[in-house]
Amino acid sequence: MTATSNPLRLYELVLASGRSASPYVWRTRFALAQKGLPYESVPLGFTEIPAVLGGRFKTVPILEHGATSLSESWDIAEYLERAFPGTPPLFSGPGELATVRLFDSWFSVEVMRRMATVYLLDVHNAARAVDQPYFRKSREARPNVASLEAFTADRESRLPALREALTPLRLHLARFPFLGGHAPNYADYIALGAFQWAGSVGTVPPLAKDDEVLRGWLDRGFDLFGGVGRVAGLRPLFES
Ligand SMILES: N[C@@H](CCC(=O)N[C@@H](CS)C(=O)NCC(=O)O)C(=O)O
Repeated sequence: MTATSNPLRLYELVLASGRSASPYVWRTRFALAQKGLPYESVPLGFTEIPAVLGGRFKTVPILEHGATSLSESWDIAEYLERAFPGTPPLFSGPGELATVRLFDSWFSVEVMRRMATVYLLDVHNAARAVDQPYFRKSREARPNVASLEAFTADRESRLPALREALTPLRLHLARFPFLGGHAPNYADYIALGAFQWAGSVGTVPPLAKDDEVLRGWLDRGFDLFGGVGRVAGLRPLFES
């Protein structure tokens, strides 16, 4: 089966700026780019997700391929491996897949959770006006979020811990150009996706001016596959 015989459609999260913001969608974008698979992008605001595909899915990314539709970025990555065996593999085998899943767990807990404490209100403010009441209500229903404002209050004091949490990446990237080693792998896409998210919404840069190791890696990463990460309007990721 080829992409052209059965077109691929990627449902993405769109902000008021028109940018695709979801870190999970960005993983899929990079995966599709690595595989050289063209796709049609379907931008959705937060409140539009339940209105498509019979309301079967609560989150994006959603991938549609002929009669198949699925959500969950990991399920999509594994689906792409199965459905397009002739394309460059995302994982050399089950061992690499398991190790990247471990990276994902670590990165989600140590880095993405910290990013959320810095950027949750920015996500709200960057969302389409029609989506903002839903975003606020759904996030403020979470036990640890009294209000978006309280959750992100004093956020700049959390930047040192966020930057410190990225130390394992810097240590690794002092040896290799990519998290995947000499070539990028899905771990790179996970982390690059998080920085696309921060750069889509962030009104405070996540990284220090002198973070040259991460600067070099982000440049290499956003340049991949003909510059898939070089989308206009990304906010600064480094303090000036
Ligand atoms: N575990 C999911 C997480 C996806 C996710 O959380 N997507 C967010 C955007 S970043 C979403 O669609 N949220 C919809 C909502 O909050 O209603 C995955 O890996 O795909």
